[in-house]
Amino acid sequence: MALSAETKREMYWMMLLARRLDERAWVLHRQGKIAFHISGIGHEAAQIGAAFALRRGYDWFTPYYRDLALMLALGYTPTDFMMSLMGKKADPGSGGRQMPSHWSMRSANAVSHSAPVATQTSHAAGIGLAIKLHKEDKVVLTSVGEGATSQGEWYEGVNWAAVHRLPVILMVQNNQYAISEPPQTQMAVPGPADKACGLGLHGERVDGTDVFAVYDAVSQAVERARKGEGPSLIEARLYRITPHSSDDDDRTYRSREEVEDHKKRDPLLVAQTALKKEKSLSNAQEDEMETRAREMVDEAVKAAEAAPYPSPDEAAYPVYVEEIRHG
Ligand SMILES: Cc1ncc(C[n+]2csc(CCOP(=O)(O)OP(=O)(O)O)c2C)c(N)n1
Repeated sequence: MALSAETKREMYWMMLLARRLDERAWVLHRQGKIAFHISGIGHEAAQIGAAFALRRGYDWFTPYYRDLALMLALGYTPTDFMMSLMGKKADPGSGGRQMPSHWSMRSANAVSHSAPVATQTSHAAGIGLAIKLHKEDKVVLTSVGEGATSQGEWYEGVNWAAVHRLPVILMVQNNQYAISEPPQTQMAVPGPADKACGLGLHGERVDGTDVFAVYDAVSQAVERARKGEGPSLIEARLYRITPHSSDDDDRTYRSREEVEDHKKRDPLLVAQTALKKEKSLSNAQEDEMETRAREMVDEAVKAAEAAPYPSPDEAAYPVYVEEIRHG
């Protein structure tokens, strides 16, 4: 479906907001105000392109830790993000119990993942099976990094989705590194999209720095899934501009020149250039978005800093029931 200029601006806005929030998280970490951050900088186009291709609040999502932009598009707020980063009681996913970026949001049908990579793939296959058994026209989108596609759990989930022709979109955000490991030391094919033919599902590689290209590819995958034509594997090729996490020093395994070179294809820049070229984004609109993003980030930080931590006597709630009922 052709996107209006307004929707395209909305997509750009979401990417920008995710970027400014993510950048602030790095600053908070270096200020000693948060313990850990895992970044989605460079991934925004893939996530926003995918989110806009689904019906938000209707379809299901099993995201991974870099999916901040995706979660914002689903209704997660900057304050939610800051609460989770700071481990505050108002963190909507876990009340401050889970690692940051292990998102969940009941109203958006977004399900939290576990720390072992790729485990959310089998969750998505299970959700896909439930959708099929209930004869609904929903789809489920799950994302992983390319390194996670080396895991047995990933193959099991994809295989199950393919065998039963489930309405699952398997999005791989191929950012060229699994911590320090490049794809060529992990797989004998050029990329995860090439694994699809061996498992019997549609596989496709798309420029993951181009939000509109991702939107088109995922929209087609959604259409196939809703028609009962089964799952699709979409490999969004992009680049992880930041280190793996706030605990990583990427200078030990990649050159500064390589990183700088990839910044020329920064997804924000790519979207901005495209929108300006077709006159869908003016300088004044861009300035307004920058100001709004900074204000929202500042307010979110302020709210989270002032918010209380969970109390120790609530640590196990609601993980365990108060009493075990027998009989
Ligand atoms: C099963 C498992 N092994 C190792 C880890 C440690 N680990 C966390 S993230 C990560 C890299 C994953 O790389 P990739 O799937 O390419 O995603 P990216 O972080 O690059 O987005 C690893 C090895 C883990 N969480 N789970």
